[in-house]
Amino acid sequence: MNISKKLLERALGRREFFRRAVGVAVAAGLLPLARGQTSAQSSEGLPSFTGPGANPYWNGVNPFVTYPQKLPLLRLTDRGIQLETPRPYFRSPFTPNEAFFVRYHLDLIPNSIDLASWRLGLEGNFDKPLAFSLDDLMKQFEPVSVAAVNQCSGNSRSRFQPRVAGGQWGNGAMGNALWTGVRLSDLLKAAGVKAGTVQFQFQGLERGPGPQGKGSHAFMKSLDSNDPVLEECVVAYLMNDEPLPMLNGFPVRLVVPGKFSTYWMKHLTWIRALTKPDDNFWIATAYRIPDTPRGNTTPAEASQVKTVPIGNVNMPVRSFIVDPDGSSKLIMGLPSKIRGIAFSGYGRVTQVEVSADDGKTWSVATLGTYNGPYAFRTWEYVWKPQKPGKYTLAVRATDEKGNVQPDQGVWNPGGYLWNKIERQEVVVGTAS
Ligand SMILES: Nc1nc2c(c(=O)[nH]1)N[C@H]1C(S)=C(S)[C@@H](COP(=O)(O)O)O[C@H]1N2
Ligand SMILES: [Mo]
Repeated sequence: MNISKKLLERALGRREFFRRAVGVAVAAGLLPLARGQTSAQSSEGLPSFTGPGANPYWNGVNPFVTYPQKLPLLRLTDRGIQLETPRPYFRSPFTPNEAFFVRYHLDLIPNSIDLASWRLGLEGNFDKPLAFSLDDLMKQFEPVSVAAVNQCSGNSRSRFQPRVAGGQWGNGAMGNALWTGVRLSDLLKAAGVKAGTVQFQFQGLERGPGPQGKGSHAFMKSLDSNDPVLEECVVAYLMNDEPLPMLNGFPVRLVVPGKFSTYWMKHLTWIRALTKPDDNFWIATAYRIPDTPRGNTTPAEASQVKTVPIGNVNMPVRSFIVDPDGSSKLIMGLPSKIRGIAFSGYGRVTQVEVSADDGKTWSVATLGTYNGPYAFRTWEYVWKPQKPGKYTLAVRATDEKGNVQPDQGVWNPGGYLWNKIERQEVVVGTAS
């Protein structure tokens, strides 16, 4: 690359530079196009491996990799690390720690933490700023447990049409665990929240440059001081009755039941009482959704629409078919168990319905054990197909607030809030 190109790249930022460079190259006929194609046609003609179609992949299409304390998971990116949980681990209502998905924004993550010097600090607008060792947290406060789903805002982003930037997750950027630790409200009480506090800011331990020029070298998120979810938040030191894996936030992480994981700060090390609303990149620019029903907008309107932090909403109701996965034929006349999970950030799942005719007719599934309003609820439905052929199974859940999964997708530039009815194609063969 010559000097002027470098300068131009620096001035424009890498992304914009490459966008323009590719545009110029296509215009100049430098990039190969099939005979007779315009550039618009060529992009329309690209195969969509993880996008919607008759039978979208349940997981993203990515290689299996093994990280410390983890089973082989599907790697989207490695700086920051993004690993997706494979479908079979969702057979159980609690996702094993070793299979739990991983997502980081920055790349300088802790590989080990010295508990002799690590402290969780409460600073800012408190009567008495405090610092707790892990031992203090375990001994000085009553332990509490909550079963709750940690789901990335961008779970299922690969379904978006048109495609949007960001990790192309399938459905595996979620997991349910039993989180045990200290009530956030107990810590806030101990430090004494002073009048004039408008938000609490949470910061993790890792560092990294983040997106260029945005001052986003640390991952920080804030919740409003009057958000009722603060009463339900737990600073967790156990995940499914074991210390958190390093990649899921050892030694403690914030659990925010019902809200998307972007607020579930891993390696939580600073809690700050703010007297002014947080304007850091991760709140003011990233993780914002259109202030519209379902956070829905269009590519044409996206730049004008008013946006709010994704923490202003809870996770919409969702359900997933885990089995059958379409990898083998079902047998006519014999029972087939259709099984899966459902959850909602708005509370208890009250009904799950299954369709074997692509959503034309529905039957009520049997729900598994109730583990709390924000946990996965397993469900199953025994289906006895009576004719051979191809079927499209579908599942839809309803929560206690009466929210029902819609059969329309959603679109916003962040690729957030997907909760369309899920489908699975299966083939039924004869027994003879
Ligand atoms: N410290 C820290 N906490 C974080 C993040 C991060 O980048 N750093 N990412 C958030 C986002 S967007 C997600 S999806 C979840 C992922 O949690 P997990 O890696 O334990 O699955 O962590 C949240 N907490
Ligand atoms: Mo996320």
